[in-house]
Amino acid sequence: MTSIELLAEPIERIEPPSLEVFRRRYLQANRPVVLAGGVRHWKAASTWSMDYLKTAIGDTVVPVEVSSTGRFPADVTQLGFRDMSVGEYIDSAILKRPAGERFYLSQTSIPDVFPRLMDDIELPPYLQTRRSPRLNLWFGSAGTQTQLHYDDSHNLFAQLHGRKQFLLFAPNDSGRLYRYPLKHWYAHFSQIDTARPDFARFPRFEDATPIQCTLEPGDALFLPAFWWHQPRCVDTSISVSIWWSPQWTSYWHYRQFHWQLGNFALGALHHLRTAGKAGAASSSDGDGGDGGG
Ligand SMILES: O=C(O)CCC(=O)C(=O)O
Repeated sequence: MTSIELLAEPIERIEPPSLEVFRRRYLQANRPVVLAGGVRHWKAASTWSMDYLKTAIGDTVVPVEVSSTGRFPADVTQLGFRDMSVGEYIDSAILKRPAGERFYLSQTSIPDVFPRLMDDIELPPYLQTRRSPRLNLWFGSAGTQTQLHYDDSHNLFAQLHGRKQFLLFAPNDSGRLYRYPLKHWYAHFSQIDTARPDFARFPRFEDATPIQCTLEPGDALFLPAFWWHQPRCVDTSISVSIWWSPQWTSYWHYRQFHWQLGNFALGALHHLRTAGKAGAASSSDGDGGDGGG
């Protein structure tokens, strides 16, 4: 454990509550909670293993993330991917762990890429959405870590094989977490290496308040939208994230949403400017589009 993980208070852990209690105490209050054994009854919780996945989806070829450190994304300006079959991933990246390169089968849509696995999953009753939730598979070896970031969806994160540790910070810690600048592709990621924080560069981080939990197989974590999170595989770990959008109206309560709108507006402006410049360049070349006739 890193020193920040040792300092972090534990996240509340409860038996799966009634829908009414979940809604009032956690969903509407934007409060994270561990649902102990919340997905223990899924077929996935008792069957998913290296052998099972090899048999069920071993031939499916997917883009797998690559990093030299085991932290992902490796370089927030550019994602590195390599195509491999799940069978090859298990043999060469999970079981052997080659030196110098680490791989992560991350954020891969289960209905689109692994429809065969849908039979092993049950949607929990807690999801309050008319649109279909988005289900992604996360499958990595011990030590694999996704860097500190937030998402704009609620998440019910189901742990199915091995353990996963989560470090969380509340949305109101955003000013202490030094996100990448707006307009940056990874503006929802923090620049801080939480294992070795550089307090000279990021002094406000000292006042941030981490909380943490370790999910056992069969547990689920409710992670409300815009909470910062940094998951790390404690063992070889297989998980499913279930993302669904908060109600439109509740977005206005999130400061990060305002940042995102700003980010989107800046992106659109940048696009218009570069498109304008490209248009001017091509018309001065006399090479312009469909103007002939
Ligand atoms: O498990 C991981 O590595 C990342 C999961 C995550 O960030 C998410 O589900 O939003």
